[in-house]
Amino acid sequence: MSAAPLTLGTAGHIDHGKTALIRALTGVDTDRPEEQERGISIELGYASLELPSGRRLSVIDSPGHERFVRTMVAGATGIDLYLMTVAADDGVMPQTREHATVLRALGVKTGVVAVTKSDLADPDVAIIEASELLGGAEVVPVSARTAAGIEELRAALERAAESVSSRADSPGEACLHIDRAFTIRGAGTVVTGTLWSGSIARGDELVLLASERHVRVRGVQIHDRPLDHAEAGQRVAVNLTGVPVTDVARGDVLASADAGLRPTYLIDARLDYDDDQPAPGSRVHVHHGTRETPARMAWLGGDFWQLRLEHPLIPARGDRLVIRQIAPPDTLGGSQVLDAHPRKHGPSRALLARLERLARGEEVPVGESLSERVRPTRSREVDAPARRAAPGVSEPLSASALAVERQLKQAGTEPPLDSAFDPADLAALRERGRAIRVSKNLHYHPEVLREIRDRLIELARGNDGAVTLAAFRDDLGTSRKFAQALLEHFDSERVTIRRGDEHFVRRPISDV
Ligand SMILES: Nc1nc2c(ncn2[C@@H]2O[C@H](COP(=O)(O)OP(=O)(O)OP(=O)(O)O)[C@@H](O)[C@H]2O)c(=O)[nH]1
Ligand SMILES: [Mg+2]
Repeated sequence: MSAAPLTLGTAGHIDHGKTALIRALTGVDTDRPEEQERGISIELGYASLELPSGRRLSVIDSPGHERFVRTMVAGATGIDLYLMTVAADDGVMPQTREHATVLRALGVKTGVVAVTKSDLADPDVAIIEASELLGGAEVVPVSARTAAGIEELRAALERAAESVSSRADSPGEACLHIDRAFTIRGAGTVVTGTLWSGSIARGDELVLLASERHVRVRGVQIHDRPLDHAEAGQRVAVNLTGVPVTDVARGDVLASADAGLRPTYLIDARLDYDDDQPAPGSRVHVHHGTRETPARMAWLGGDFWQLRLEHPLIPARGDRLVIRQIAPPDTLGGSQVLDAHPRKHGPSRALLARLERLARGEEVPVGESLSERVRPTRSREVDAPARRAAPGVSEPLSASALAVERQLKQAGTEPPLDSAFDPADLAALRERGRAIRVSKNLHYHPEVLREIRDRLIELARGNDGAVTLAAFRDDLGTSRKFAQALLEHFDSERVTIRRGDEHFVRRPISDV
């Protein structure tokens, strides 16, 4: 049995008794006074839990409210075990499911389910629902009010802890994703977070990212006890010199210089979704560590996607990302970083082969598509076929790809669906900016698309800058299906913005 450090994170729907349960297990009320007053957790809470063997776990208590899922993701990042609560009188609810999706996305597979409030209702139905959602986890009925089941729960947590290995047992450079930064009188700046890998010792020189500022470790604490050094797998407080507290915040990363981390605006990743893949070009929220950013998803072939980030993330290869839908907010799934510093590219056979090798964990030599830092540019595919053509694309187009291009051009507003073509031909054209994906299974020729855009703008000009789907359809003389796909594309490309039934041209019409 390994007794190396581990971190446990709570999960579960609002009001399902997470904070009350942590108090029953640890004696610590992790809610701050204003949260206690309002009866709702807003921020992450921290405690330390003793198991029957005497082993201690770091605990992160997460809020359950649907508006705070992003806080829950920041807390769950880096945990080794989960404690999911399901209230006996309520059963599995939306955030029970969403938190379960987040945990799966982060690769947190081991944990225990507590069916809480079993003093209020028969826990049987909740036990069955929980087992269906999180098969494999032990399910323990408990009551924080009467303390029934609390010791059984502690024993179940010990068994779960025995079955996972600690991050401290894997080699790695220091990396800590900061969730709080504050000052302590006489000590200066302190940052806290879950130490993902490596160790941090007093006197270490580390780098703070994204600022790339060099800092020195003045002291390390675990569970409020000063220590010489801290190992991965637990919550750590680090006292730093060389940085004022105003220059650090949640989302920053404290790492060893040898970890080689640096901010990126582009990530090539493999998606791992329960449901359908996203629509190419869709805008999502990407969470990594304690940081998050909106991003566009560009399809690279198979399950591989390029995430084009609006703000930088600081990932390493192999790290997990959580991908959330922006509106209505929901967790779509997870993804794994294959290349943290790719250049901006579309699909190609060579890239696909490379990504498949990276996904198998093979070392792929640093080659043409590695290590180029690219500033974000908002893609305006309609305007930019020439700019989009990747510099590495020198192979001539095949005869069949040229035939597809001709067909797309001649088809005008109603091109055949993608199923009519060889996907490789479409990919080759896309890569050169000679076909543009407009919806999940529909491509247009860029020249045709530009003409349609101009007609749309012309139409809007005569109608106070806006068009409706019906007016656009009639103007193009096409069917609703094509008109709708085109309007959604122009919305996503920020040519237009939708307000109710109308799509407004975004830029001043004279500019276009
Ligand atoms: N009767 C009974 N009440 C409980 C039990 N556990 C929690 N409660 C009550 O349920 C309410 C919500 O408990 P919390 O622990 O704050 O729930 P939470 O899951 O932390 O809520 P959020 O963090 O806001 O998502 C409080 O009024 C608790 O006193 C229990 O086992 N039995
Ligand atoms: Mg709570």
